[in-house]
Amino acid sequence: MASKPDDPYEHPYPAPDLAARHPFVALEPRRYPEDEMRARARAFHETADRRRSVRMFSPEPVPRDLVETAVMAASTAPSGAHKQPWTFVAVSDSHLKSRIRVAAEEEERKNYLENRMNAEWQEALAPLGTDHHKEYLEVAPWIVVLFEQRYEVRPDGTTRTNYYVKESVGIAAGLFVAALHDMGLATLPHTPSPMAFLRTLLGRPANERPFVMFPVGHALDGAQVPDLRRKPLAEIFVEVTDDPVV
Ligand code: IYR
Repeated sequence: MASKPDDPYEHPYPAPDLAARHPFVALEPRRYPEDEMRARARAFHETADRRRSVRMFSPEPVPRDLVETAVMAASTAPSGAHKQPWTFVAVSDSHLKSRIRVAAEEEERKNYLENRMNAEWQEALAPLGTDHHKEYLEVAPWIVVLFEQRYEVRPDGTTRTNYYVKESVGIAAGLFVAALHDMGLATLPHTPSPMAFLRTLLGRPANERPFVMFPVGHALDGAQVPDLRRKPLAEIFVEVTDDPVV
């Protein structure tokens, strides 16, 4: 049992022998008064709640440094064993974007027109009105393909396992979407399925697998989005108090 309320740990982290073997630094957390915490939380939610997936992009160019900064923000994601098992591959070249569009549409044609997506799936997508046309892949100034690194390849060619790759890359994807939105850019997490063609088309190594791709740009003036509702808190949040097993 811990002795004092201000020292609640019997097993402090890092233990002295750990700190002797691996470097540690002091965390410098920002603390805010509770009302400021509430105000910041609300402001963040309001910003996040204005984000929408966009399917009509403007061809207006977006400077590469903005995309790079969003990638740096995404790469702050926590990852299994801090392996950072992701590569963000950015494409602005028109020829390459057009090859990606053609290959994506080829797969999607099978999904939508040859029923590779079953009736239930197509019904679920009906309100979104998606189809096999992926014109935005050519119009948006950037396509960023997020690859997961299934394993690590070291400079000497040896390999090491990566851990919780999907979880890690999923969190990085969320941060990327949030960073773009926060600077006023639009995106769409797009998963042309199957998307193995992206590895060949973009010349990526065998340890990388496409996870999700993002057309990135400004929304086209007058763009429309489905009139969707987000689930209220009561539908998505539960606090468990009593032990439900006893
Ligand atoms: N990959 C297809 C289909 C698709 C699937 C889901 I689930 C979506 O939320 C949206 C689309 C496409 O991009 O059209």
